[in-house]
Amino acid sequence: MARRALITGITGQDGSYLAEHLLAEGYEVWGLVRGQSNPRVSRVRTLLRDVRLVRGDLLDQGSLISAMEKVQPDEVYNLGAISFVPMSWEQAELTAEVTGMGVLRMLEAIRVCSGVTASRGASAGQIRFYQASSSEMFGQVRETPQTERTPFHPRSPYGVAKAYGHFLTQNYRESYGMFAVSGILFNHESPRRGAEFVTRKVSLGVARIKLGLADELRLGNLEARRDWGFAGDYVRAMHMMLRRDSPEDYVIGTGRTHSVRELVVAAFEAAGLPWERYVVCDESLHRPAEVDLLCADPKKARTQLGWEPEVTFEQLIAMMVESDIRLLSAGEDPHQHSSWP
Ligand code: NAP
Ligand code: G4F
Repeated sequence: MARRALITGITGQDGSYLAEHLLAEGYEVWGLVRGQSNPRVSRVRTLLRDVRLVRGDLLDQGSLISAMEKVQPDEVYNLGAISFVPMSWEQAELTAEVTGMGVLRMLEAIRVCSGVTASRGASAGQIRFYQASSSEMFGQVRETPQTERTPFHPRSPYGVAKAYGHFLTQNYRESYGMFAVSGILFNHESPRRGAEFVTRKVSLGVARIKLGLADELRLGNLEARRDWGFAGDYVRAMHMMLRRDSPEDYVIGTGRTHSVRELVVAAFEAAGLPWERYVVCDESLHRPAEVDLLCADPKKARTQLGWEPEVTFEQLIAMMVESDIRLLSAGEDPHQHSSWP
């Protein structure tokens, strides 16, 4: 029998790569989709024809229990979230509900459907749970590089909500013996990245300038540093964590850090354009509290999971710029659908 996986956040960047990876591994893959007429669902139906869909919402406990009962998964990947950091200041309560409380609702759905109680712990063959934790939890970092033991100091309502989900996942593991793990993933990108995130905003901006569709690119803080990797590499790590004998949390990143300025230079270079002529610094795009520096120490993942990223920062940025030049040349522009500047 094929193993069965349920993915929340199937319409997002990671959901699509993870579904492709698990299908290739022989899994039966189900995706949780929300809303009455969610336009992103048709994209999933086109891109991921073999994924089955089940309705549910991280805001609705009953719908998650029903989805769990219907799918009867072996593995659950909770990727659903409000994931754009600036939105978490504008809609802090919604972020807490979806990104934070959504984790509680998923864990409860698994606990209830598995008949696990305080006196009756989880059994062998139990449902395995992956939580999409984030390097945003490190926030104002206490040490560099960041490991599984680095303390958290989140700098946004999003980071705070992720820290809640992270500790709750750990708590359900310790309280009920559930196979529940968190991957603390650093920034990962791809041609499927949402247009509001900085790498994609830059690759789309460069493509637009290259094709004569724009003459400037407005950005916020160019000095912030991130550890950027390729999403396709990171979903492999999620799967590896659930195939271990014992549940543990892992930091996933490349161990290399670059500034937004270096990202800009690499992207304009990939298109053969001088970046200074086009980039405009816009104070209004700075955040109320910034995460200045993120850099992973992925040693535990390398030694215990055997995980290594395959795509370098330079390859990733070139891949995104080339993809967006092709996309815009074909008349498509994903930024048209984004409500963020
Ligand atoms: P993404 O592209 O923004 O996708 C977010 C997904 O969450 C979408 O499928 C969205 O579905 C879903 N969602 C939003 N509200 C929901 C709700 N109420 N109920 C159910 N689903 C809901 O995010 P991503 O980049 O793929 O990231 C996947 C996960 O990893 C997220 O939890 C993110 O916070 C976390 N993470 C990402 C990174 C990164 O660098 N990408 C790093 C660390 C952690 P709709 O289409 O219905 O809106
Ligand atoms: O691409 P970003 O919006 O990603 P951010 O805030 O690091 O969050 C992403 O990675 C997290 C993992 O660390 C995930 F948990 C989270 O869900 C998300 O996927 O911004 C990156 C940096 C920031 O320092 C920001 O201030 O880029 C800087 N930046 C400068 N100008 C900009 C812009 N960011 C955006 N989005 N837009 C700009 O114009």
